[in-house]
Amino acid sequence: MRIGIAFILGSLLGLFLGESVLVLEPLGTLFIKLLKMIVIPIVFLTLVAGMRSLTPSKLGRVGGQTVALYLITTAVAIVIGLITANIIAPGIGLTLPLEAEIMTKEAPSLAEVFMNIVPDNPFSAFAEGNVLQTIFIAIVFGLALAVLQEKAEGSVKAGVESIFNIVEAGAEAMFKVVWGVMEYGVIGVFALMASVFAKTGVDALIPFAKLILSLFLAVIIHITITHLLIIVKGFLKQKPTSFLLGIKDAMITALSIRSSSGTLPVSMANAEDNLCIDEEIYSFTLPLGATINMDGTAMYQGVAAVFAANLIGQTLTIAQQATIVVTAVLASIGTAGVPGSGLIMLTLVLTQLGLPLSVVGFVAGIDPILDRFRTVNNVTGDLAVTALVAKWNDAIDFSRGSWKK
Ligand code: DAS
Repeated sequence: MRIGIAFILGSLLGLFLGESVLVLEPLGTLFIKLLKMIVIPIVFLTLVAGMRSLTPSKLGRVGGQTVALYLITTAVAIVIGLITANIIAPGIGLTLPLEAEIMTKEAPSLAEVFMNIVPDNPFSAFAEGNVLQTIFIAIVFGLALAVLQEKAEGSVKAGVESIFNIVEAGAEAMFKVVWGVMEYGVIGVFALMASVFAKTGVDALIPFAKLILSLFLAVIIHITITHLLIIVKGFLKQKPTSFLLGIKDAMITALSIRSSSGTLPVSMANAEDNLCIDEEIYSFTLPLGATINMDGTAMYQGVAAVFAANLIGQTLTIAQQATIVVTAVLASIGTAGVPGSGLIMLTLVLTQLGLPLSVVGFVAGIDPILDRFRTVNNVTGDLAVTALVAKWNDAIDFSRGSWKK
């Protein structure tokens, strides 16, 4: 909440004192540099650590169905976010003097986007800050460790345990660093907003309002079409209102606490008591969903990337928008369901696209609002896919619970 207050106070200071507040600008730049610093370590460590909970042999049919549906719905969410943002065009009309690092480079073709996922050299991917390649390395390496964790014996098994322990400790340490950066973010956002409003005046409010509107509309569209009409009505042959009634506690909790992981106990209770889903299904799909399935968070990457490009007067090519889909789908696998994780993911996506990271500082102040929409979407997606997987495995009872309302 303090970062929201910093957003407001910084904006007011910039509005009333004008260019004299530009002396604060370095404090904002420092925040951006700190965000840039954590991108590669947080991506690699959280993704590899996340693979520890996977048991490749148990993934089986239910696991395959669940992961496939999670990735497909996440990709659909990003496309809906991109379409909505391209229509509403948040950020147009407010051209901020922002450095666009790689945007000036020739945008890659669609084929290059996919070829560029595989690094020539893992260490150069880290050194160059190539997010997509770092995500690829982390997933491949993490999966290999998960297979060894299950199959290996003796010193190799012990070695794998040690690596996972080190990586987990490293991820925890990086979350402490992120906490510190976000604590400093109160000062950083204050300075950034003061500078923005000093330069652009009250006009800067409109793009932020359009950003909130774009995400809100995209969330409503995705929940209505993808979750309610396609999954609940189309595949489950049930009334969407019954589903919504069944998961309202989880949605309200997500809106309030901004954490998918924190909402997990409520999601599980709703799955058990209202959606009448067998525990053997939801006890696997919901914890997995809280970690790897983040429709709202991934969607936000598309919306905010369009916002960032508009702020510097650029238009994202189809290949760049495809990069967002690939990066956000893969990055959502390793992003934890905690408050503000979508903002950290945005740092990754903007880095990958070479868009100005200062945008992260600009939107950080309104993130407490945006995060609530994202988290509700994440949780709704977890429960919709869980109900569909349960139906496909005859593990849901439509004759009772909220299905009868
Ligand atoms: N708050 C995150 C979650 O718990 C979502 C986000 O930050 O995008 O799912």
